[in-house]
Amino acid sequence: MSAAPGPTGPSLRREFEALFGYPALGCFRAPGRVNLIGEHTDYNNGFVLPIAIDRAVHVAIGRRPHAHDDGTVAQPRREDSIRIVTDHRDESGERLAGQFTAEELVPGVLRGWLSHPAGVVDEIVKSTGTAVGGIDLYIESTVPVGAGLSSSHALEVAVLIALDEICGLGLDDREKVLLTQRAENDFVGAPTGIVDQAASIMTEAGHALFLDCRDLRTRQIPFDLEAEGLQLLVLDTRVSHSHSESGYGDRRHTCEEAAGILGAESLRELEKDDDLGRLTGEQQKRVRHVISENARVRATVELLDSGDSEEHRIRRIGELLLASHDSLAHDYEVSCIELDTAVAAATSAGAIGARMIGGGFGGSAIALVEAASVDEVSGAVRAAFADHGYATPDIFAVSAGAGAGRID
Ligand code: GAF
Repeated sequence: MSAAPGPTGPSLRREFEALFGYPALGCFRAPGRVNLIGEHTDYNNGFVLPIAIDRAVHVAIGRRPHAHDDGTVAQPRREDSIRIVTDHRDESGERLAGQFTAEELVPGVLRGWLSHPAGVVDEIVKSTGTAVGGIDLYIESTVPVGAGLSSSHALEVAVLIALDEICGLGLDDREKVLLTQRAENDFVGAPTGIVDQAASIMTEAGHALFLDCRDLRTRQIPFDLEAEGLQLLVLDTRVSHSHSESGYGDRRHTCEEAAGILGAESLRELEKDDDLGRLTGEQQKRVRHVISENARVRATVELLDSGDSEEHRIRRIGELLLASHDSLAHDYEVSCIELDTAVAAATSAGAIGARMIGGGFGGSAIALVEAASVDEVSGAVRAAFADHGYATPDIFAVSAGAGAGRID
């Protein structure tokens, strides 16, 4: 249940050199995230409150030496390929690996995990005009794939920050967030928002990131549960999810349609007493979720900021988490039976609050628990899953870790 130990700079460098036969130029790390509250609000220009977690994608990067016929070494050429090797292995024990050249980057052709780094390279070429070629990357990840902890966004961010530095792009945080979002939307084909990239790039250790997705304004909110005798558990249902599938895109489309009918630029502009009568029943439910979820994010931030007694604040935050789950399950309809089971079992066993996180249809829930109740809550979730015949959930504690950066 403890933090997943990650690789170190020296271990990444060793592996890089063993694989590619020359030394790496640097090592970088980009964390996954847990969104405390504010789900499906980002693409509606609303509010989110994520933390970066201590599970991350690590990258060692190098420029491949390119030998002239006379034996002298030149800079790699732009048409030279980008090669990527990972520590993940397929069923036959082969490492997952791939390569592409910048010229080969056509959306829809590269699929699966490789489409994420490829999308980043494509966007770098398009938006900065920088030639990217002759690069090697070695990748090790401790973010579980498909668990709703943003493993693919962390991969994009890790590759981007490594290329940013090695190619001297000089992108600021805001540009990095928007570039990885375009890579995801236009190249990978998943119509996602910005919360995951922002959490990975903009979060400071020991803080939650209060982000206004309309203008990317941020505020770092001190967030230290351990100091208050609490733990945040991730309850990974092991039900895999994907944002390229229709459920996520349908929700986004319905929200945009509803905003258009109401004459609003986005659902962010709406307040709870807006007249929703012109919308269909389904549109009304989606809008109700977005409006109420934005209010819950603001209420959570106010509680974290307030001088209220600890017990009162924590109990109220727990209620907000449960209300968020209820709204995602019934109004937004993105939960699933395993997520509902995890939330119900955790709450019955004494969790202060719990809710599904991320896009939904699988992935993880979180539970806010007193440190003394961790075993009881975890045991209750495992027992409920066993009773229903679901896969054994993966349960572990997370705390507010550092955002992305160079580690060596
Ligand atoms: C996924 C998406 F990638 C995010 O942009 C966000 O919309 C989230 O689902 C739901 O809040 O993680």
